[in-house]
Amino acid sequence: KHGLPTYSRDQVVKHTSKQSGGIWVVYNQGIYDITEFVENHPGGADRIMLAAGNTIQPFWNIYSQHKEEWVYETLEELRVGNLSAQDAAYFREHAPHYSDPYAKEPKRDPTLLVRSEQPFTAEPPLDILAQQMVTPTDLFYKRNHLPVPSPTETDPSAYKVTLSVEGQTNGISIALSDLKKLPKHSVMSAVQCGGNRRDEFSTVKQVKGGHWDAGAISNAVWSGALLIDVLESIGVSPSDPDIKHVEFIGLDKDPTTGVTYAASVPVEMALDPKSQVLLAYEMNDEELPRDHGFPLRAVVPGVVGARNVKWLSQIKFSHGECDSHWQQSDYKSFSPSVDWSNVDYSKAPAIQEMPVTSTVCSPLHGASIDASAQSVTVRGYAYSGGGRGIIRVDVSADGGKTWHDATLQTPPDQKRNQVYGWTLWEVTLPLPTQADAPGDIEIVCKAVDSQYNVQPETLDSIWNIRGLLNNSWHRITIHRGA
Ligand code: MTE
Ligand code: MO
Repeated sequence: KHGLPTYSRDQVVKHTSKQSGGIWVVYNQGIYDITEFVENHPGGADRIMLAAGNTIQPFWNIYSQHKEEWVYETLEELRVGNLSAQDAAYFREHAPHYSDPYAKEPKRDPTLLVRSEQPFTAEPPLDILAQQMVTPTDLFYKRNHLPVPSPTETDPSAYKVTLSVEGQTNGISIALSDLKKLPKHSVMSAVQCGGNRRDEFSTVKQVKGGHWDAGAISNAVWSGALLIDVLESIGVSPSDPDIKHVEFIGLDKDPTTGVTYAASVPVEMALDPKSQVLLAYEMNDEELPRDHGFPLRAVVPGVVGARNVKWLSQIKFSHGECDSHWQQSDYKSFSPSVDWSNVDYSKAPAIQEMPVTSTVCSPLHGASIDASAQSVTVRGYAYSGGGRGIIRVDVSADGGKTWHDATLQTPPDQKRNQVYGWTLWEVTLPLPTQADAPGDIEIVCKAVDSQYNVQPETLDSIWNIRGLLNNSWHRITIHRGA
């Protein structure tokens, strides 16, 4: 960047607040004024402030989500000056050092499509995902915001969870071994990330967030103790009308700030027996794997993935909602007209129950079929939050002009309004003739849930800055061979 002034190291280190002339950070030889950006930092204001008046490089090394084109572009727009080569070297050499918090991550199945290595985020290929009702644990999508807690921290023989009620108890600790003595309850529940299908949004306008195709959802049978049974066993009943939320706090920590992952759900939902909120220690009849919260996680059926807190260490019944970044300043959606300059996170409620959605999983987008084929068999999943089952999936092979009912495989033994597993579907579609559709064929699906909620047709009508809740009609294109 030519034409910008050169500032000295001494000048940079003084720029740590609005009052001191703005908040500056260093990246290589550039100096950037992030004063206005701080509040919009997707990772939270407190974290980016750790780099105020200093280099951001050690943080970016830990948080690899920064290694993206748009991040560098956003930064470059904020450039206000340059450092001499000598001062840039000084910042680099004196950068705070963090020991690698990812040194003890578990092994993962190579079939997964990795979206981020650190923290680990990956989804299964769609055609494999829709092959079975219960997703094999190794292929279940994985979404970590932070390093996986170490085996020492999660030693099951010493593991306990602390439960407290605001204004009542100081916290009661329950050993994992005691939780296992309570009746074991199992529930089939899909877990879906609020950002599932985020990448499609970028065809409308750039969104901020990690990459996701449509595989940020999987279906498992979770087993453990029901939250309501745990409360009863220790004689706690949060009947105080001021208690409005249940906070779940994880053990996984931000290596730079020490802040732990946490989220909350409304108390009346969590204490409704129909919700079947679970402190789960098993997944698909085996002990939870490390990536999915070993040895204990909260499972909140029908609710966005973010509230299904892994490595569960504390449960708090509180007057207020959880004040974590993930509850307050992430996992909320806005109108397509809201952008980073005018977004007010306090104006939108945190996402809880998920809207109705469906995806074509097979064939894969871009696949080729035989030139002479007269039909194609299409498979996928459909899901709705809040216990609403799927009653119909419409599939089209002509871009949405004519529709065919898919055959549904609904989750077994789930009661009305307690349908927490996903639905798989399959349909064989007659193909339009070569004359009608000479080249590509557009396959579209849309689902209807038990309350007759439908999916929005277009992507641009639900576009939002963080690329959340994409439940628009799912469209893929396949090619007819020559
Ligand atoms: N719990 C903890 N402690 N830490 C996390 O990073 N990620 C959340 C949720 N629970 C997370 C967490 C998010 S955003 C999602 S989508 C789901 O876990 C993913 O669950 P999975 O990795 O078991 O698929
Ligand atoms: Mo998520």
